[in-house]
Amino acid sequence: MLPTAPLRDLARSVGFDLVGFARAEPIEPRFLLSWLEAGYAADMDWMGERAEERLDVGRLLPGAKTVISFVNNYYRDEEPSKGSPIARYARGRDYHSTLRDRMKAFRKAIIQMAPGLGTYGSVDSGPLMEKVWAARAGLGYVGKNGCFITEPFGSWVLLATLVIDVEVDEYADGPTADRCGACRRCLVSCPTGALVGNSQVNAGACLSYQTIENREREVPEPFRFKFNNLIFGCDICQQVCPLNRKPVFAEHPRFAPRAVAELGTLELAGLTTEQYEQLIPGTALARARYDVLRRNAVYALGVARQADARHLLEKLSDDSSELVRSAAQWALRQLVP
Ligand code: B12
Ligand code: SF4
Ligand code: SF4
Repeated sequence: MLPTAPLRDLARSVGFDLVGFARAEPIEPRFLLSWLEAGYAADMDWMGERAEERLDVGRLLPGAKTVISFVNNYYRDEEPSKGSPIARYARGRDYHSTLRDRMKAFRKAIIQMAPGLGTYGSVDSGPLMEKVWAARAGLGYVGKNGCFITEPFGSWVLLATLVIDVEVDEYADGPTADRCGACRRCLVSCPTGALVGNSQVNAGACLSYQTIENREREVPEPFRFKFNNLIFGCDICQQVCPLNRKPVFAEHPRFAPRAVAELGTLELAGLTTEQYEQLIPGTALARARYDVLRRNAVYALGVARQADARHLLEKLSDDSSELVRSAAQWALRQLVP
């Protein structure tokens, strides 16, 4: 059995802001299954394909006993004058590598404390329900906006999760108290009605999904019209949340916005491949790929009816990418009064 006190110190020393411990018991299937059955995963088939593992970490690590959940605050208040069209979490260095590096350092140190320890770690990409584990580990709760909300940092947090095959001396009692109460701000502010109640998000209707995960197709027209200075991810349901009113500045330079966060939609729509190679690798924006990023920025120019974009849009309506071409033709039609 491992003592939690030194593990808490260790988590802090490798750079995590919060850490909690939960018993590695299976998750009630209804949360995931009802979400999948309702079709809320849209085209993210990978969400259903490994559902059994998502519901039972014992399938990821035989003999799993404990799930350690880590939280990092990422909030920075630097904001270009017109506001960046990139969601906050994606403006700095790719958070996957930041949290993964911290978790690797943590893992290396506990293996020295407990040689032979079995582990399975994930930041975002593994078949784990990270918000459920963070809730079980007592670090906060899932709000009506579908985001994990902590007491000290609100929802401006990212999660990492480590499963281990030994017990610890103290486990959390489960989620902290729900602080949403009668508030419905996120529900009424979501531009696409993606928040469907009970903290569930209909991903297909969420602008975060449409700008990041919908990479093969055109974005359905009603959603395009909501690309209002928004081209990668969406923060609206977090910005309006009163529990995010007192954000804490994330000191670590890895969370500092990179040069790409200074660019507006016009510059992003007109990115050359050379600029893309210079600005995007190493940030979370890389997930959207060159053409998808430009497609999104082009939609946003159409929504803004930005007259000074006409020349660029005309050029892009001949682009080699079908996605960009059709987006530019659509955007040009929006410019016509
Ligand atoms: C799929 C996914 C998405 C989808 C769907 C969003 C969603 N809310 O499910 C899309 C593409 C839309 C998305 C968007 C975003 N995402 Co995302 N996403 C994921 C991913 C890969 C899986 C989430 C999942 O399992 N969803 C399925 C549903 C069924 O489960 P759920 O979300 O956990 O919600 C249910 C349970 O939590 C249950 N529940 C609530 N409390 C409790 C307590 C207990 C004890 C139990 C048993 C159950 C339970 O009720 C909820 C409703 O049914 C996770 C990483 C991971 N592997 O976990 C990141 C993750 C959730 N995303 C993250 C981020 C940062 C975002 C964005 C903020 C990015 C952005 N700015 O655009 C947005 C937020 C949109 C929103 N309002 O939720 C962060 C979480 C940040 C936070 N504070 O919550 C995660 C954890 C990645 C990470 N490692 O940091 N995302
Ligand atoms: S991220 Fe944006 S589109 Fe998605 S639920 Fe929140 S407000 Fe709605
Ligand atoms: S906006 Fe209100 S209802 Fe939505 S998550 Fe925040 S406190 Fe909860």
